This record gives sequence, C-alpha cells and structure tokens, in this order.
Amino acid sequence: MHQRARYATLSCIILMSFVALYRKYSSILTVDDAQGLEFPGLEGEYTIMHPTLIPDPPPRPLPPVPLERGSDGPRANATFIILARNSDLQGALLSVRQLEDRFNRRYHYPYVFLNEEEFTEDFKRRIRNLTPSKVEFGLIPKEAWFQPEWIDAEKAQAAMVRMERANVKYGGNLAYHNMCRFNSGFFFKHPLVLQYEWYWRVEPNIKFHCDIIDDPFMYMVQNNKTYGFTLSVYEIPATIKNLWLTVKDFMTEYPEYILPSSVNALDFISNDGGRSYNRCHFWSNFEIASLGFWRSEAYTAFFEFLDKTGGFYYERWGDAPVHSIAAALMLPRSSIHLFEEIGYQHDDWSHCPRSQELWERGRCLCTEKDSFDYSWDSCRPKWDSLVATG
Ligand SMILES: Nc1nc2c(ncn2[C@@H]2O[C@H](COP(=O)(O)OP(=O)(O)O)[C@@H](O)[C@H]2O)c(=O)[nH]1
Ligand SMILES: *[C@@H]1O[C@H](CO)[C@@H](O)[C@H](O)[C@H]1NC(C)=O
Ligand SMILES: *[C@@H]1O[C@H](CO)[C@@H](O)[C@H](O)[C@H]1NC(C)=O
Ligand SMILES: [Mg+2]
Repeated sequence: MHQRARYATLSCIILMSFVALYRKYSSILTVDDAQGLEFPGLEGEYTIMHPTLIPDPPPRPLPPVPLERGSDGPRANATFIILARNSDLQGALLSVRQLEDRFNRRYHYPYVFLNEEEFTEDFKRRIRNLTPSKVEFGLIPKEAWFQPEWIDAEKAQAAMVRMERANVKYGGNLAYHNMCRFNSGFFFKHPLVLQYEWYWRVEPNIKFHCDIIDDPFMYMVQNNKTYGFTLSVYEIPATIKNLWLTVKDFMTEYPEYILPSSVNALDFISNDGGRSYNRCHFWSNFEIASLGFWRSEAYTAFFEFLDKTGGFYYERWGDAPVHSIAAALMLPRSSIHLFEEIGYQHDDWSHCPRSQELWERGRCLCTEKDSFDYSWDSCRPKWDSLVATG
C-alpha cells in the first residue's frame, strides 16, 4: 500500500510539473500569439516577437549635481603646473585627460608644463589635443635646476653613494635632488608661472577618483585659504637628518616670520612644541596653493636659509617637508585647507572622500577601503586633531 501511494504521489508531481512547464512556454511556442506588434506605416510587412520585458528598476534618486556648473561665474587667476620629462608623456596624458573629464572641461583653466629640456613637438601636440584650454610649455633655466657651483661636488657625490647603499628612496638619484630643490625654491618664479596667483600641482600618472564639481581655486580665494592638500604622510627619516636643526636656526634668526603656535599649524609637524619634527608633511605631488606665499619675503628668506646649507644635495630634502614646514610655521592654520572631496591617487597612496554625501555627489570610483587616510603612516589623524582643537 505504502509503495503504491508513493508512486501515485510521484506521478502526480511529475504530471503537474509538465502542465506548469507547458503553460509557461506555450505562449512562445505558439507563433500566432507572437504576431502582436506592428510598426505604424509598415503594416503587415514587419512584425516582431513579443520581447520578454524586464522593467527598468525605478531610478535611484541622485543628489542634485549641476552638471554644467562652471560654465559661467568667476574664475581665479590660476593654472595647473605639471613638471615632466618627455618620457613622462603617457602618464601626463592620463593625468590631463582625467583632470579635463572630472573638472576642467567645465572651467578651462590653463596649463603650464615645465621641463629642464625642451618638450618634443610630439609631446606638445598630444597634450594640446586633450584640452581646449591654453597650454604653455616652458624650459627651466639652468640655474633653477642644476646643482649650483657652490655645492661641494665631491661631498654631494659621497652623500649620494651613501644614501644609495643605505637604500634611501631616490637618495642616489641626482635628478631627483634637482627636482626637489626646483620645487622648493624656483617653480613659482618661472616666467610662465609669474602670470598667475594660484596653482594646482599635477603629476603624470596620478588619478582623480571623483568629479570635482566646485572650483577649488575659487574656494581658496573666497575662503581666504593659502595652502590646500589631500594626503599627508611621514617623511623618510634618512632624507632629512639635519632639516629640523636648520629650521630651528632659522626660527632663532628670523622670529618675525614665525606665527605664534596658538595660531599656526606647528602642532601638525611637532609633538613637543617645536623641539623636534614629527616628520608629518602635506604631500606636495598634489597642491592647490597661492603662488604669492612662495614669493613672499618670509618664504624667500626661509628657502635661501635652507638652500645655503646644501641640504638638498648633502642630504635629500624633499620639497614636501620644506613646503609643509614653511606653511605650518608661517601661515595661520585656518588658511590651510584639506580638500576632502577631491578623490586622489598618487602611486599606491589614495584619498577617497569618507562621507557618503561627498562620495555620491562626486560619483567616485574609489571606496573608503582604498583610502590611505587612516593607515599607520598617514598624518591625517594629526591634522584632524589640530582642526578639532580649533
Ligand atoms: N623635467 C623633469 N621632471 C622630473 C624629473 N624627475 C622628476 N620629475 C617630475 O617631478 C615630479 C615628481 O617626480 P616623481 O618621480 O613622481 O617622484 P615622487 O612623486 O616623489 O615619487 C613628477 O611630476 C615628475 O614628472 C626630471 O629629472 N626632469
Ligand atoms: C594674474 O596674476 C598675475 C601675477 O600677480 C598678474 O601679473 C596678472 O595681471 C593677473 N592676471 C589677471 C587677469 O588678473
Ligand atoms: C586672511 O588670511 C590672512 C593670512 O593668510 C590674514 O592675515 C587675514 O587676516 C585673513 N583675512 C580674513 C578676512 O580672514
Ligand atoms: Mg610622483
């Protein structure tokens, strides 16, 4: 009995399955049913099969983004500055293309490319092809780039060999030393750069993760900001052995250029009120800043004081700690700005906006997981606590 009941149930299920399958597919098996839709004006000639219509999901409400923001409105007296070699062409193209797509197609700020050699015609042609903006290509004067005569060449060479052996990043690369000195003391004096008040430093091969909807230059102008950054990191100790000692000598000699520590950003770069440097610096591969600050009497004195010690060659001082130390000592902290909304990547280091609102508004490619901001060698927590103390 049990056996028969089981067979009966099983047969029943199989039969019902066939019925269900037939009902499901009979409509597409029957050609007659499919002859529904006709194109007006082509009666009888063309018919199409009923498509299986999958309705679109309801549109996700998007934050209001003024897509053509920037088409009018005021512009800052500003430019992009890209230092590059001819061999950096591919990376420069990628950077400019992203900058245009994410921001500058709506603003048309100009570009200044700088190089210690002449840019090739191919370089110029391919860059110009990416933007309707004015693009200028400048040659760096020799004295703004190469190791000066008064540097003891043997001592500099020995230092490079020592750093190379000790695996100090770029320590043995003379061009890198030249580049750091140029970016510390000369780029803002180049004739093509003298035409402007503001700059945005861009490197080849960087990434912009998000739409940059509002004009960062106008933000700087309208909010009385002087220096803007996205990433901040700890410097490699072996590159700056005597930098802070030199800075302390400068502070003793020129106290008039140093703001009180209740006003400046000293606490970002020192954990002990200035006795030592904690190696925090704003990463200068991205900078949106005032050229006037670097041209000021205070910064000129600062750069010349550092330069005459030879530290750009006898050590490997980077332009990032040099810029950052000057900004932290000589500017009110309120005039230094973190561009949280600008998703940015340099090599493996990435900044991605944390807030959901900014992330959606910028249609960012990155996610918070990619962000370097709160990893162990980021100075972002230091910056946060400085801002929190007001
Ligand atoms: N013209 C020129 N540009 C250089 C030279 N070395 C570096 N640069 C540029 O200087 C910037 C920093 O160099 P990079 O190699 O990215 O150094 P990093 O960012 O410190 O790792 C980039 O914009 C490079 O294209 C050089 O010898 N000549
Ligand atoms: C922009 O700034 C530079 C440098 O200060 C100045 O020489 C130039 O006249 C300014 N241009 C405009 C359009 O205001
Ligand atoms: C703007 O900043 C400068 C220093 O960068 C400061 O001297 C000046 O008082 C500030 N002005 C306003 C209106 O905040
Ligand atoms: Mg770089």
